Amino acid sequence: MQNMKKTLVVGSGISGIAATGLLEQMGYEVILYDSNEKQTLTLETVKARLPEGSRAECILGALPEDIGERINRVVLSPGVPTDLPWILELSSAGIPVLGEIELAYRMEKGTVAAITGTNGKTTTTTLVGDIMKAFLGEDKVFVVGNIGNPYTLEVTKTAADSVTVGEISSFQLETVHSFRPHVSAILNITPDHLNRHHTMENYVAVKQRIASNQTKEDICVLNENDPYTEDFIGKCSARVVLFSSARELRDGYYLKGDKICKAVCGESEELLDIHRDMNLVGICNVENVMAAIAVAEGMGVPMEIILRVIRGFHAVEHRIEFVATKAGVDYYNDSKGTNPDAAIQGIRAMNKPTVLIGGGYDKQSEYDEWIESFQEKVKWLVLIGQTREKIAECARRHGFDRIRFADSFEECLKLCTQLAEEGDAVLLSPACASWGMFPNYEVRGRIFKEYVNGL
Ligand code: UMA
Repeated sequence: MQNMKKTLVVGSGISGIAATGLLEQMGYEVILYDSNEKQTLTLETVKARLPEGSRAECILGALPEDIGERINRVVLSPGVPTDLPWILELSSAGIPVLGEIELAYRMEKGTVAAITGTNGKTTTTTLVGDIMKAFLGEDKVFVVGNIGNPYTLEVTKTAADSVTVGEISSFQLETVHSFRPHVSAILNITPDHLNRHHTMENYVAVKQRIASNQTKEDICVLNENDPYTEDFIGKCSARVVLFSSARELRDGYYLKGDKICKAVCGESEELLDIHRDMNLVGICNVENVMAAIAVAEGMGVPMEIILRVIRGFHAVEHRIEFVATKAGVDYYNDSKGTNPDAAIQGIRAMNKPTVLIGGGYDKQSEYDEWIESFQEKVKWLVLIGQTREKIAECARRHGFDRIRFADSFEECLKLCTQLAEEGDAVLLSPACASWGMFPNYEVRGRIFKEYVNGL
C-alpha cells in the first residue's frame, strides 16, 4: 500500500518542475500542486511546463481533503512558506516535508560548497563556480540553487569527483535536513524576508542551518565584521574560517588598505590589490571576493588558480552591473531585470537613495510587490514605455508618488542625471521587457552604459 502513495510536489515554478522530473526519473509517482494564489495559472499551462513524458497528476487551487491518504512525502519549492496550516497538518500526521534542495542533496555523489547570506550570494557563488571550473574543468562543476538553476535539475549528473556549488537562500535552508556541504559560507545577515521568517532571530537561525550538519572535518566561512555571523563563530560545529574588511586577523582573510591579505598564525601575505587585480567595485564585493577565496581554498584549489580567476572575473553584464560613478552618483545597469521579481533583487542590492528607471513592454505583470520593495530606498521613479501609466497607478495606490514620465530613453537618462544628487544611485531595473523601444534588454543596457560613460 505504502508503495502506491505519491510524492506531493508543491509549486509549479522552476524548482517544482525540476523536482517532479527528478522524482519521476527515480521511479516515484508525483502529484504536482500549485495553490495558484495569483490566479495566473491554468492546468494547461502547468502541464505544458512538465518534462516530456511526465505522468504527474496536476492540482491547482485547493487540495482535496483526502490528500494525506494519497501521499507519503511532501517536497516544497522555496517560495512556499513552511508554516501554512495544511503543511503543518500533514507534517504532524507524520508525512515528511522536505525542500527541493534536500531532495537533490540525497542523490549528490560529489562534494558540495554552499553559500548563503543576505547580499552577495550570486556574485560569490558565480565566482566560486568559475574558480572550481578552472581547477576541475567545466563538466565537473555544477552551479545550482537560488542563482536560478534548480539543484534537482543537475544532481543526476554529479559524480564522485564533481563539485556542486550552491547558492542557498534562507527559504531553501528552512527545509534542509541532512544537507551537509563540505564548505559553507555565510556572507552577511541583515534584515530581509521578515514577512516569511517573522523575526530576525528566526531568519538568523535559518541561515545558520547551512552549517548544522557540518563537523570539524568541514569548513564554515564567516564574516567577522557582521554581528550575526560573528556571533556564530563559537557556536558553529565546523572549523571556522574568517574574513574581515574591517580589521587585520591573525588567521583568515582581511583587507588592509587596498590589499586583500591572508594570515596564518599571525604570518601574513598579500594576495590581491583591490583596484589593480579586481574588476568588481565596492566593499561588499571585496568581502565577496575574500569569501570566495576562503571557500575555494577550503575546496582544495591552489591559490594561484584562485587569483588568476579573480583577476579575470567581471560582474555579470546587465545584472546589477556597476557602470561608473559620475558626479558622486553611482550608476547601475540591471537591464536584465525584465520582470518584477528580478527587479526586486536590483533594488535590494542598492545601499543608497536610488533614482529608479522602470517601465517598458507590457507583459501583463503585476507590480505591487516590486513597488512595496521600494520602501525608503527609491527616491524617484522615472517611467518609460507602454507600462508607464499602469505602473504609476499601481505606485500611487501604494502611496508612492515621486514619479516622473519620460517620452524617450534619452529624455529619461537626462532626467535621472538631474534628479540624482551626490551620494545617490541611478538604477536601470525596469521590471519590464525592452521590446517596443529596443530589440532586447542587452541593447537597452548597452545604450544606458554608453550614456553613463559619456557623462
Ligand atoms: N506557490 C504555491 N504555494 C505557495 C507559494 C507559491 O503553490 O504557497 C507556487 C506559485 O504559485 C508558483 C510557484 O509556487 O507557481 C513558484 O515557486 P517558487 O516561488 O519556489 O519559485 P521557483 O520558480 O521554483 O524559483 C525558486 C526560487 N524562488 C524563490 O525562492 C521565491 C528562485 O529564487 C530560485 O532561483 C529557484 O527556485 C531555483 O532554485 C528567486 C528568489 O527570488 C531568484 N529568491 C529569493 C531571493 O533571492 O531573495 C529567496
